[in-house]
Amino acid sequence: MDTKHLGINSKLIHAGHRADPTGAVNVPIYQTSTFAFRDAQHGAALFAGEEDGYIYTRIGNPTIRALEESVAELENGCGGIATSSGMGAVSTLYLAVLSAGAHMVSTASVYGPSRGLMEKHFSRFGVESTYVDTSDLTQVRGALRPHTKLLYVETPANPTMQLTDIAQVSALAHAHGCLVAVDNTFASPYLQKPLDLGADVVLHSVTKFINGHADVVGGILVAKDPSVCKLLRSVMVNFGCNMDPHQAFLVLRGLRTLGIRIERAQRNALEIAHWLERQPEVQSVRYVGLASHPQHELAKRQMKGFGSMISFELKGGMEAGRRLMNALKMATLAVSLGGVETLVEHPASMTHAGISPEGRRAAGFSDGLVRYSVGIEDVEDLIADLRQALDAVATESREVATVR
Ligand code: LCS
Repeated sequence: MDTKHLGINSKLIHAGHRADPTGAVNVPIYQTSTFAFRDAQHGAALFAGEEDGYIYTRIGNPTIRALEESVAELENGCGGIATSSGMGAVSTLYLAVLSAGAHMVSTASVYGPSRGLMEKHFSRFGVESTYVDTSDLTQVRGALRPHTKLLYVETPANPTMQLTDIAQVSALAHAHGCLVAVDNTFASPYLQKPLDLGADVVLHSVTKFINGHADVVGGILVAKDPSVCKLLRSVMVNFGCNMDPHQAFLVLRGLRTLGIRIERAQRNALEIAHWLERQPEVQSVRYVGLASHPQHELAKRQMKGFGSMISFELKGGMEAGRRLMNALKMATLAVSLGGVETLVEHPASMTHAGISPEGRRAAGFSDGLVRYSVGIEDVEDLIADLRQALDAVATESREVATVR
């Protein structure tokens, strides 16, 4: 069935779905490392690329391909490359685009390891990088050098919730001759389509919204141009960070409900963000759906909805934030995000601990920032949980003050 013209929720169910020879309604888990050739000529034709088919699971597998084709169609790209993790996708991108002597410009508050990988490891091979607030076009322009080969943007960024205008930075980077890649993990293809806005490559940690059930780690890359797709696939295959068929099956299952999960989670998030803004203990709330978010207008233009990631800070700073995380009962204290369950974490000591305190401050977030990934529970229960935790923080703070 041609699914190109379908709405996004129909695409989530049908895109990339090929009829299985057995008639199986769901794409089966082809749990095999290798595939038999009909004869020697068939094997040779597959290796020569003269015939489409499967050789070896690191190179390709029907379950993995179904996921790749599905996400590629959702992102309006020419092909997908599934990887063992989101970091596998980031590594594949860096390895494919950057050689010794090259330079990358990226979002200062990009996911910690995406920056750590570059600063601690790619730097050993003579690749340089500069981190700026990519929401500010002047800063991006100022960071570009003659040997800049990649502009790597995360929007919304983890955990600052800063947005980058994809169309604007893509035009600037392309005029400079460099490739633009967007980490679309926080938005998912349901809310944002970077390739349509001008980017060349989009990537996801499918561990998050795309799978959505906190039971798989995985990643995917989608490129607009077939030659970029081919390059990324060649690096992934030779680097060996392929996805596993069982992983792909679970992610495909999660993908089917992406729309209804996101719609519900973002409804909860908007209500919680408004509620948090009204609480006297709360210093600031960062949620792209709030009119108080500095790029709320860009969010309305660039995204189809506001998502379900909130960051906030309490007036009591780091100590109050730590107490709150310990007092929450329904929200689970754990890293990761984008699942059906609400998770809370502390970026400065957890996901972004690898970035120096100065780097974190320059990226725009304090040590007191708490990140809250809103799930699909009943919003009244989530708010009650936050209220009891804020009360517990107040009681504990009073007790500590009395003892002193
Ligand atoms: N990109 C973004 C925006 C992420 O948030 C993460 C993981 C990755 C890439 C890497 O994906 P992974 O290899 O873990 O599948 N973010 C995490 C986080 O904020 N908490 O735990 C993991």
